[in-house]
Amino acid sequence: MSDLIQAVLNSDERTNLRQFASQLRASEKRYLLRNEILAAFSDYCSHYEQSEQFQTSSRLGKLIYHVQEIILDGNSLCLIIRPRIASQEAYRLLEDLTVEPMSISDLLDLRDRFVNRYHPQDGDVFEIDFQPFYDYSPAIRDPKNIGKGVEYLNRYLSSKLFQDQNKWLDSAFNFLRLHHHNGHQLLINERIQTQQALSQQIKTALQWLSDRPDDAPYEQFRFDLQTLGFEPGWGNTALRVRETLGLLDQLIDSPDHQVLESFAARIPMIFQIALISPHGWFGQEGVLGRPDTGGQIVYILDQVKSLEKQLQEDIELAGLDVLNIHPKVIVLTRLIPNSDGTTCNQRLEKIYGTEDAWILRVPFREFNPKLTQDWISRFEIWPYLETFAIDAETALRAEFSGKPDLIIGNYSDGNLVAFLLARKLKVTQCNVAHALEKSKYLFSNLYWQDLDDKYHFSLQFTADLIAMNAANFIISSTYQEIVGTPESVGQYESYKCFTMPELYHVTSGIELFSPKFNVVPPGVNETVYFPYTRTDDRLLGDRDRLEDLLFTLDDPAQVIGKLDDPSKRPVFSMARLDRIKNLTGLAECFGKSKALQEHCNLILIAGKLRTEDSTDHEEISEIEKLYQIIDEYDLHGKVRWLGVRLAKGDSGEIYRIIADHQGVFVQPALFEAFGLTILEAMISGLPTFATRFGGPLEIIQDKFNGFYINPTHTEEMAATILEFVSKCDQTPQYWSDISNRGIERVYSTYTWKIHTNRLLSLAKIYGFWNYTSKEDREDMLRYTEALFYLLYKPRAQALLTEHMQR
Ligand code: UDP
Ligand code: LCN
Repeated sequence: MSDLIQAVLNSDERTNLRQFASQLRASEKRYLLRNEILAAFSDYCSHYEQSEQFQTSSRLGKLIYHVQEIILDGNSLCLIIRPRIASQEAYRLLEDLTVEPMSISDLLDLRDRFVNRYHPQDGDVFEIDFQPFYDYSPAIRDPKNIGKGVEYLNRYLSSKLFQDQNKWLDSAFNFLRLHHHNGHQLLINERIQTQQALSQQIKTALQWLSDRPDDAPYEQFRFDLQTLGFEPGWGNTALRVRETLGLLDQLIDSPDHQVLESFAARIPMIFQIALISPHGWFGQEGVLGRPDTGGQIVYILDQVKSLEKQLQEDIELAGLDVLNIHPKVIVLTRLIPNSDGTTCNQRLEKIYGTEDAWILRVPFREFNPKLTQDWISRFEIWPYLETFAIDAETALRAEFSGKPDLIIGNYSDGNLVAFLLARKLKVTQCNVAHALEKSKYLFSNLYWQDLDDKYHFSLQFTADLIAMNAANFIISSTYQEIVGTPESVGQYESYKCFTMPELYHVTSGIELFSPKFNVVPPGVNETVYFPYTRTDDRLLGDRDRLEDLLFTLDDPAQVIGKLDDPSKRPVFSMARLDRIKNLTGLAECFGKSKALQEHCNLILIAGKLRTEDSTDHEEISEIEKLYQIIDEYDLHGKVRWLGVRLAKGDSGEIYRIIADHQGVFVQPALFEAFGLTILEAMISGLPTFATRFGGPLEIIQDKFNGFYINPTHTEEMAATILEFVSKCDQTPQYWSDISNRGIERVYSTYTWKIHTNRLLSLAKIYGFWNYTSKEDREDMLRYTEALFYLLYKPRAQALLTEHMQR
């Protein structure tokens, strides 16, 4: 039994547990989530006049802290306990305080019963279980190392090399022999036929190179090395070639994980990358702020630029210039014929600031032209993806004159297409979630049938399960994206075990301890977003124009609201008008606090001002709500709402202008997976207040370089901002201290250079791992295919039929 329950039952706190359970039984609620459990326990403690100490530090208090859910089932209470990160236990607590463990199946059945969708007489529900496929692969033990997959894998692989040297060296040798590009053999040629010969030739080459000057260019001795069996790819100078051969020599003699990591990072195996992002408006201008078009686009475009640069550097360092090799990066998205003034109807668009990086747009097949000619919400996109992947494969092969070396999927739809393409092309698959919807929408799986009309979660969650298991590796922006915090369940963790009543039960949806998970946070575009103090890099003309737009311009087409006193400190936010982004929550928080209104103005940048300009149901309802809040709290004269889509350069200057005015940035989302605006605001020097729900918890260090807010408690949120503002009024230096530390935080931890370096070395090591452990994965991939064809596809087709009738 759980140690936590046992400790309560063996103590005199048994009575408290009995009383608390009976209080729960007496209440109306039958299904309580963690914050409701904590609230109920707090009520209990005040009712029975228990001390604060009891509430937090008693045995019962500790148990309650770890209880994620309570379901009342007749007179018994089912407790779902999360004793530590990434682990879950369920128990049934009977009225007489007997405790019975519950199996996963019992728990999922109970949840089905709770929503009246439990029909054992009709047979068992389909169970999805990925665990057996992970039983043979290495798994991290300590939860704090989750997300550090590659370190683990390097250790694991080097110990394998040590234990079974011959087998592993054979595979490593075969792997190195594989590499070629555009018909050119790289690294090793046919003069070296065995791993023993390789080992011997490395020593000969090292000897031969030992008296060459360090900076002797590779071209000078290329053909000498060729005679020894070595082709281009080892380095561009004598020093670099010596180092790389030296690393391999060391690895053969005494395998070590650091040497393996350094050597793997030097293998020239990635020249062409495809990034997949089908939904949304994918373009470089005038697309941000539209529904479904936000950080993902920004992330990918910046990542592409940085990837191309890194690949160019790697190619040069590997000495591959001699073969005239250049990297190519393609972002695959959908072509939207009715492109609303954007470039989304163009097949090919060059990415600014790159040499050979492109947006390639492939249209959805024209099933119902009324739909497929237009933007389609990410929630409705599912029926088009399989045929899109088929057409995209041809288009990608043509553009690359071959196939990519790495495929990176983005979001649920992109990851599914990445899975289909990677399977066909036999290429390493990397996933980036950006945001998994499952944890964003409360009870999205339990009540999926009620939500399916609007959200089609049954397709999305199935696609997620397929893609996350099929991926060779997954990069997440934060640790908590994978396994949450001690208090909250992670986004991937929420796929571990759940029910989709009447459709399937997931008893093990993902192995969280798998080394496939790696935390690799994004960066921020440092040419666009930089500290407000770098005045020499700022354009005066832009500053004046945007200053006017923010504070004074009277143009009802773009702005609503005229400020009574534009000199007040601005409280600024910028986001899409999604419900989850909660700009309306910030407006309400501001509306409720007269004190905040006295000190500050509220300035919001949200893509739109009018409901008639939108077809997105969430956006329409948020627009209506924002008008209503402005009226209800009479915020006229205190708020400006800009319905503009800023050009990239302008968005950087906007943050800096707010910083010139000693303003603050607020990110009030109900949940934020990561939050690029937080990095943008911080690097610009804006003290930032961000939601405590999600990624911002890892970006910001509370009260040191920013502040956490709880968007569900609007008064508390207003008080946090007000406290800061008042402190700054008394001590202006305080604003600068937080501002400087915010800037420092981004530069030290969130740069694209760090990101791409890491990503490419991951791709290489997983490529190697994939090569050597192929057979172990095939059974899992077959299972994911079965899920795709037997579960996903029929549902997607049913949705298509529905679309055809619209
Ligand atoms: N953005 C913008 N204009 C808008 C709204 C957002 O330029 O009207 C940009 C913003 O600068 C940021 C991105 O869109 O780069 C939003 O990314 P974030 O990760 O914060 O949130 P997401 O929209 O992806 O959920
Ligand atoms: C999607 C989100 O919701 C944001 O939290 C991220 O910052 C963005 O994608 C980029 O990954």
